[in-house]
Amino acid sequence: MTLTDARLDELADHMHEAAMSASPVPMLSLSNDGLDEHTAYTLQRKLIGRRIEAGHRLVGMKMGLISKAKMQQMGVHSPIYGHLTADMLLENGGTLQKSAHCHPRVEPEIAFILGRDLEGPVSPAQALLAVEGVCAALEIIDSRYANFKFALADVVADNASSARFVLGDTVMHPADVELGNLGMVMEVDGKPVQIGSSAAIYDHPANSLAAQANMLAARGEKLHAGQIVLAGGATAAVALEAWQRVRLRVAQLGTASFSVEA
Ligand code: OOG
Ligand code: MG
Repeated sequence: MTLTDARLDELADHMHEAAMSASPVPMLSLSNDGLDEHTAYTLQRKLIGRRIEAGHRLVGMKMGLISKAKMQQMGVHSPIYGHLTADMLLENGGTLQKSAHCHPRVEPEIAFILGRDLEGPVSPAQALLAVEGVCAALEIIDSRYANFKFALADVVADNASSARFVLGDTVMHPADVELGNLGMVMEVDGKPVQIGSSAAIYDHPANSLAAQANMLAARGEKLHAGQIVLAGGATAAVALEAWQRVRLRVAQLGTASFSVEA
């Protein structure tokens, strides 16, 4: 059964409302047979349209489920993408309000900042040519589904669990860092909770950027100069609690951090 455009609009309103009110909902796939991956991206586009209508600019994209650790943690084994809007950006060192989210988690990432438009099909090496800078990033994800459980189409229809993200202040040109193997240590209250490497990000973060451009190209879309692309979590995500201080240290790229309040 295919889902009508009117039904997809209804579902987009429903998922938008779940995000805005921080109230988890049952998985859409339980009651919408026609929700396949392709349809879920159409729904995601409508969902992000709701944020843009509310005055929030599109600032970039994110890849997800590109490391073994993340795939295993979530039980979903194919890469996905989501959209990032300006209101999702949390300043480095800023404060996250836990009650504004359902059950937020944090994961260590690398972000790309594009100097030029990037349109697939591209190879990882070609994709890197469009990059002006790379930096450390923390992504705060928050599934709008009960118990943080979902199937592939569900998470796509929930904008890939996107909630907030923090960018580090050190921005390097990709040619000046060993992008394929940067040590990454994520600390909570000064103690390491996840230790990894950028090598876990799709074997190399450039693979993630190329995959993003290529997945968009399959829908006739592209990345734009100035956009940010989060390359995906290098390790499993960690649940956040009020009053924690989270910091990511990445070799050659400095730190990104935030605090959690109730
Ligand atoms: C889906 C989003 C995954 C990543 O970096 O792997 C993601 C989720 O785990 O809820 O952002
Ligand atoms: Mg992520």
